[in-house]
Amino acid sequence: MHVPPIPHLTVTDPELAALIEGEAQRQHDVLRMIASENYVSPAVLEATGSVLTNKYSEGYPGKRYYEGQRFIDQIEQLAIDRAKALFGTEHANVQPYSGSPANLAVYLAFAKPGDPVMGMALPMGGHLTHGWSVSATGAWFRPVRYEVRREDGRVDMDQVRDLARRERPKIIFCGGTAIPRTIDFPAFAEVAREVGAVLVADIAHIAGLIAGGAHPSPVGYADVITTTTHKTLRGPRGAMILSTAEHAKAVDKAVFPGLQGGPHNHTTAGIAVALREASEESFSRYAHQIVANARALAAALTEHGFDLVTGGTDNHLILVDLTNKGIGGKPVARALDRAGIETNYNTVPYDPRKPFDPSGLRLGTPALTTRGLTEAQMPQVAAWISAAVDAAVKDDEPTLDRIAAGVRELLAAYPMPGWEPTR
Ligand code: DSN
Repeated sequence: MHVPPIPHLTVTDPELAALIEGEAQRQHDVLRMIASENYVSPAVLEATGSVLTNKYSEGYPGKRYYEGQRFIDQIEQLAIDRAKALFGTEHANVQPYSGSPANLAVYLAFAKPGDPVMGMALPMGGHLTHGWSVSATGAWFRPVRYEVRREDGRVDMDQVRDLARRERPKIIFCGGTAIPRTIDFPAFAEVAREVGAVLVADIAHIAGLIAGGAHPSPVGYADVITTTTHKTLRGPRGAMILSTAEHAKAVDKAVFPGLQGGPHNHTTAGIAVALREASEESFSRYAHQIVANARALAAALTEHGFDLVTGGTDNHLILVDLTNKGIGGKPVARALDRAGIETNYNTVPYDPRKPFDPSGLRLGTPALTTRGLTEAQMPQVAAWISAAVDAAVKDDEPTLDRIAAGVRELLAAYPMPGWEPTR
């Protein structure tokens, strides 16, 4: 049963309702270990499913281009105020549709086409929008890419400084999508200050950890902070740009009218709900538990002979290099999916294989921590992953199916927010 329920959809469009039901059951039955995913609360679901989707609101609170904004203005202001209070920033824009548009808005605000911009290379753990070649950000600007050290998989700040001094980027991005270690915001800030670049911390993956005090904050170091709202922050799919007061105008102008039209008010309301939830003491416990679970899982995987990039994790994410297991990330991710463990294949730094068939597997603990799993279950999870990798090597489907049954049985004891099985 859906919480909140979907009785109208069930009657008017049973075909679609059945598909949603199938996806809900799937999310209930599998260990969701894609590092960027989570389960939102029923309250967030209610806000995002509300009549706010009916309304156009180009502009910002108090300065709109359409009438009828009495309540929308208050809703967006609430989201802005909660974002500022939670992260301790002077300014917040809650309108970006998602992480990529948020980052694109930053380019629009602080660079001109052809300008040098700097970010971590995608195969090293960066994001497409930090200047990777297939992204508009790599095609329209002149990307300067820093890497990680071959020896330990960590960012080489000497390389970052040398590159920045030589290329004089207008923007420096720190953060990414496959970084298992703490981001050194003060070190990036020092480099950015020296070369006169705008420092942008893309905290999409770790926003919830920062809000909960389980990762250092970039506030006071980064000029601008971008984040999605649906990863560790556990809100609806959306994004925010946080900044100092100095950059507020440029950020707002870039989001609207620079890049977007009307904000998605139902998403804004969902973000406001999630920000309130993230300010509660229980969320701080959640954030710390995510990290504790990732650390326990990393230790257990190491015992099973897995080679972890950087040797472990400081956050919610583990990047496994499967080279020593004699199999690529893609067949392993497929096998794990059959075994009821949802992950994604990923490049590892200096990967000799192609991005569509790389050597790595990315794992995360945000969603399973929302289900209530703790360090106590991580040895079992690691044992299942290890057995599934062995089964993938041997094409042993019955073993994968046995693991899936074990996963289902375990998860039956851990309720899923937003849906419960009919008994
Ligand atoms: N799709 C996100 C992730 O999985 O990390 C990045 O955009």
